[in-house]
Amino acid sequence: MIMTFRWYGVDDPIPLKYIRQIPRVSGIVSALYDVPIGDVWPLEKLKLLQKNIEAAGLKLSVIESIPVHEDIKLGRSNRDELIENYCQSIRNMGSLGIEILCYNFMPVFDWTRTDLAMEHSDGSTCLCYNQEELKKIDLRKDSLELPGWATNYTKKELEVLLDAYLEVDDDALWANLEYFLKRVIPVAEESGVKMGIHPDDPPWSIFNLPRIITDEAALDRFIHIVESSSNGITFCTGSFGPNSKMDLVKCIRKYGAMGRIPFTHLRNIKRTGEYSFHEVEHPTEFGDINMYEVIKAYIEIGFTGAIRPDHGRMIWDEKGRPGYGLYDRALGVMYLTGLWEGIQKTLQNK
Ligand code: DNO
Repeated sequence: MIMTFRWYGVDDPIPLKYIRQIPRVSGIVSALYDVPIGDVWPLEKLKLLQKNIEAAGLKLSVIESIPVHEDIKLGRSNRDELIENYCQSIRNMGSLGIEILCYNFMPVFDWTRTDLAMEHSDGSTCLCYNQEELKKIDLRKDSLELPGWATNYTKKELEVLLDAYLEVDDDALWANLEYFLKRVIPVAEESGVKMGIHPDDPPWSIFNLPRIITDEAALDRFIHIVESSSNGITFCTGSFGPNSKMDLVKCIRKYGAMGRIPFTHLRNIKRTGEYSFHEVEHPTEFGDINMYEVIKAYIEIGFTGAIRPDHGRMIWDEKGRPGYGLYDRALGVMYLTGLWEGIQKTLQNK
């Protein structure tokens, strides 16, 4: 496995030098943040990003994400041109030897939370999702700051987009995903890039928008759309975790053994209702994800992909990007690598 850490480029308050000092981290997960959605990612800019990361003694292992333009998700008539741009971005990353691409197919919103700083009893804060709070938000009236947005829309733009999605139900979104995959996956394959779709977070419909990458049945459907090792999953424990019906460990074993998990996000959550949860520290005992069994599954399937500790709490008075501080994610790395070494050695000595 390759232990990685997400870095938001030169604007990230966490310098690469600090990341390099976290034991065991060798890979960086990053992106270009100044390319308009839908445009080709220029080779020169990618090269520069890679060069900066290599100068710090690290490797650019994963691109997370090249955002998929809403017109592709909506199946609009200009999608072919946008898909061709997407293909060119994949070719560019492939030509630099960057092998993993994480992306998502969530309409309008990326990951969504209702509180970015819920306080725990120890004074640390975490990200929280409460369905009752979400229901109170009227997107057409209230102004809304959500952390996961790749774009901040004006009220008018958002309204136009929400209206457009009234015509797109789950089936239509599946059809648009299929159209996209059938065109990009062959290019990814040729370019030596493994794509991993990120699950919908939370894994259910929000604001009446369709959301489809939510459970095992969806993943079964997804992986057979194009039978290729480039058509994979970014297996995010924290995104699937709120769905109590999903057996995460079984899924890791199933899709991992098929070679369809190039990348995994490891994070723990605590369910607080059928459709509510908050994030917790990485170890098993604090949440509903059995991290021991998750790591054991990855070791037993011979996982060689990239792992990144996902969202951390804010601790030790750190200020920064919610979910993406240095300290708790670094603790996450230490816990996960400790588990990995312990389980691996136990299995070897059996
Ligand atoms: C949240 C992340 C997501 C992820 C995208 C991938 O912290 O896991 O924003 O980067 O959904 O496209």
